[in-house]
Amino acid sequence: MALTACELDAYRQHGFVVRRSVFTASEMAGLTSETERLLTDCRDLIDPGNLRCRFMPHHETGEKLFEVFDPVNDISPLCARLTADERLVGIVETIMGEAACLFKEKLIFKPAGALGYNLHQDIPRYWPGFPRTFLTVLIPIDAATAENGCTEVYSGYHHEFLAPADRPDLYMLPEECVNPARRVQLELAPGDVAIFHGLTPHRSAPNRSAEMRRAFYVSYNARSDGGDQREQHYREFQERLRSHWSSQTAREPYFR
Ligand SMILES: O=C(O)CCC(=O)C(=O)O
Repeated sequence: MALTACELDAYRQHGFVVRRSVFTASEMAGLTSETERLLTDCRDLIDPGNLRCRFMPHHETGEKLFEVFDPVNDISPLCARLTADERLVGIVETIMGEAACLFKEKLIFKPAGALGYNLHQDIPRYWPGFPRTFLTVLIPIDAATAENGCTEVYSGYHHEFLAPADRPDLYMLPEECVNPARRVQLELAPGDVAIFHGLTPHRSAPNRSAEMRRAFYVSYNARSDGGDQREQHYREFQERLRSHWSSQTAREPYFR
C-alpha cells in the first residue's frame, strides 16, 4: 500500500496528509533544473495575454510578477512523466480506492516578494460537474517555509463547501470561515509531498524571502468521477478565463 492505514486515517480525518522523502535528492535536482530550463527556453511564453500564465503582485510594490505555468506538461516532458509517477499515483489511488486520472497540473514559481493566496477551496461551488474526488499532490521544489509563504491548510473542513449556498460565486473565502487553531503550515523539504482534498481550505502568505518558492501542484480525480477529463477541463477553464478577461480589457487573450 502506498499510504499506511494510519496515514490514510489521517487524510480522512484532516483532509490532508504529508509523506516525507518520496523523491530522491537527485530527482529533485532534476526537477529544479527543469524549472530553470523552462524560465529560459519558454521565456517568450511568459506574457499576461497568454492564458497559460498567471502573475501575482509584489506584496509591497504591487509590481506584477510571473507566478504560474498552468498547464505545464505540454512544455515539460519531465513534469509530464512526474504526473504519471507510480509513487504519486499509488498514493492517490490508495486514497481514492480506485484508479485515478490526471485532472490538471501547475508549476508555481512564487518569486521573492510575491503575494500569497487568499483562503479558498479548490473545488469551485459555482462550477457544475467539477469532480468532487479532486485532490492535489503538492511537490515542493524549494523547501517550503513560513517565511517563503508555504501553503497553509485547515484541518477537518473537507466534507462541505464553505461558500454560502446563496453565494456560490464566492471563490476566495472570508478568513472567518475557518478556525485559526485548525491551521497547519505545510513546511516541506524537497522530496516530501503533501496531499490535500479539493475541499480542504487553504491559503498562503507572501514570499518574504529573497528566493523563489517553487512547487509543482498535481491534481487528480477518481476514474469513476468523470474519467479522463483533463483536456475538457482546460478547454472549459480557458473559456472561463477568456470571458473574465474580455470583461476587463479589449486585448484578445491567447493560449500558447
Ligand atoms: O502556492 C501557494 O502559495 C498556494 C497555491 C494555492 O493555494 C493554489 O494554487 O490553489
